[in-house]
Amino acid sequence: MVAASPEARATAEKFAALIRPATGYELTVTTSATDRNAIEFVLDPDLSGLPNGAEGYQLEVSEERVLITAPTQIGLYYGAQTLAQLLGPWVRSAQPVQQTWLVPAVTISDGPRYGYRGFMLDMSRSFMPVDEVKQIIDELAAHKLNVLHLHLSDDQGWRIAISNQGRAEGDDIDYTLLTTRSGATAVTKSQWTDLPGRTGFYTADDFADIISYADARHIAVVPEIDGPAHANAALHAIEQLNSEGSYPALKEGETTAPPIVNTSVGDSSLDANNPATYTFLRHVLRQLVEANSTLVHGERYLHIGGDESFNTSDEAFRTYMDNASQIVSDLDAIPMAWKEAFNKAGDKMPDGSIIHHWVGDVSATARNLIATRGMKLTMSPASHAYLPQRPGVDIIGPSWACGGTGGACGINAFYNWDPSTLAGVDDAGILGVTAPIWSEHIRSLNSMEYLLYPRLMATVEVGWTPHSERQINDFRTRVTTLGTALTVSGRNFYPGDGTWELDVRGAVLPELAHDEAPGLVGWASLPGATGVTAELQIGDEKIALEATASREYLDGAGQDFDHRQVNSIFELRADTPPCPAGSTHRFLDRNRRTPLAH
Ligand code: TNX
Repeated sequence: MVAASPEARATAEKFAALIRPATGYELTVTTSATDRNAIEFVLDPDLSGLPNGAEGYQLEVSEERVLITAPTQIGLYYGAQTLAQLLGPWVRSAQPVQQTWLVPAVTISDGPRYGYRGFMLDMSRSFMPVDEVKQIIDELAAHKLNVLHLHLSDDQGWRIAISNQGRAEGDDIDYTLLTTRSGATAVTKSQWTDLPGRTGFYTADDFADIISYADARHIAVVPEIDGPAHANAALHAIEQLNSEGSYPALKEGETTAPPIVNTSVGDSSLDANNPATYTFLRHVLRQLVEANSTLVHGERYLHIGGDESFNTSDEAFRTYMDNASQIVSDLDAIPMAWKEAFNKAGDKMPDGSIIHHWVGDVSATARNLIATRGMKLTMSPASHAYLPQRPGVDIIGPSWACGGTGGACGINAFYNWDPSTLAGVDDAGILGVTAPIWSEHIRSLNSMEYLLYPRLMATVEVGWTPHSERQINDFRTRVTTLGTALTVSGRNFYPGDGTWELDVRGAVLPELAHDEAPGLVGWASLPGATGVTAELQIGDEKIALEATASREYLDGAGQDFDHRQVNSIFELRADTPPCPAGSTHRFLDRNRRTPLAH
């Protein structure tokens, strides 16, 4: 039974829904108080003493009951995620598995180091459909990340529908062209893959769907409209943005900039001195604000880019940042921008803006803005948090942040760093961490997952746990269980950062007559294995099982970027009766049908 105080009921329901499929338990949620044999959720706004209280929780497991207490809904939700994790990796199974659901007797008092723990998804270079984004969100939620930063526009594509509704007086821009024209473009091939990037865009309904899915899991969506560079998708779609100071300059006969579909960076520029630039940005950002009610601890952040503006003069760049950040402030939001914006135009950015650090050192200029003007950092140092960087030297992919050719950003690089030490700023000046995936080379959820997991979980811990309490060896041990959890959930991952174990569970079987075939009797997880052999033992009887992988193993090492599939649940089946019809064999002990695999 799951019991909850009325205010905690919604989270209790989410927890019950999360573990119902695997346990097969009914898990009725009641609001009546109980103190025995229940999993109990209590919202207690006065609960104090938790690390970073706003998102903290307490979890007490005794023989009598499990009690989760937190001062906020998000804390309760995180308590539920920890409890699910304690139930073991098979709690993620979509079908009931045979196991004793044991939770160790623990008392946990927990909370995150930083209040902003993000994942950034670039869908401009290559689009990602809604159902795939949701599968990533599930993983973010399970690991208590609370921000999904969406890089919605860049040179190669514009991914969010903007309507003409509410245009300012005199604004004659047709915003629907953003998606009809630049939703249809994406990178073509890249250095690592010959497959073209995926085109597409989110309709207003799609966007609402992503936001509510994230919100139900306490994840806020922070949108980014990059500029003045990384803006060719807008220049390609909208005639009015192409003016004297925009780049590339129009050639004879062109009315808009041609699409950029290679993987070059920083080539385009909006015209900082064209009023239409700001009419456009104001309209787009206002619609994004109206569409998105999610906040990070009560704050709304809007990311305005600012990175790699190679064809914008410093003066124009400063003008752009001044105007763009003013538009954000007018929308009651906090501007966030890549570090270049602060190095070149920090004086134009409002107090309290967020510096998104990504490469090199945190500059003295940035540290000064933090010390004197209330600005804060979110840390995405490429060498410790850039997910496109290849995780191992044996596979192809970018490695410029970790030693260039011959190097790689492995799990240790992702786990073993301290944001505060690296930035030279104490924690008061650090909002949090973000792990970005850039999609120049990504063509499927599968190929993205290979780069995301398990390194994303290293960033998760950098954001959650004090540096002094993190040990790479301890993390590596836990990654073994994570491998099973990801496999059970149907997620792909990079296999070089852990040791994997065989893990087997039985299905819950119906009663069978002696000459009936049991059919599906269980599952096995063994990441990296191309096959397993298995048999079912009933009493003294052993039956050979057929073990079928739900997807083929493709290691993708060597030269293939797009075919890297390292794990699959093996379905274990006995499709012929264990003994001939008419024989006298009977299943004597239904509770001991334990599939064995090796
Ligand atoms: C630099 S990181 C970029 C992106 C690229 C990335 C990887 C950052 C702020 N800008 O536009 O995708 O390198 O190539």
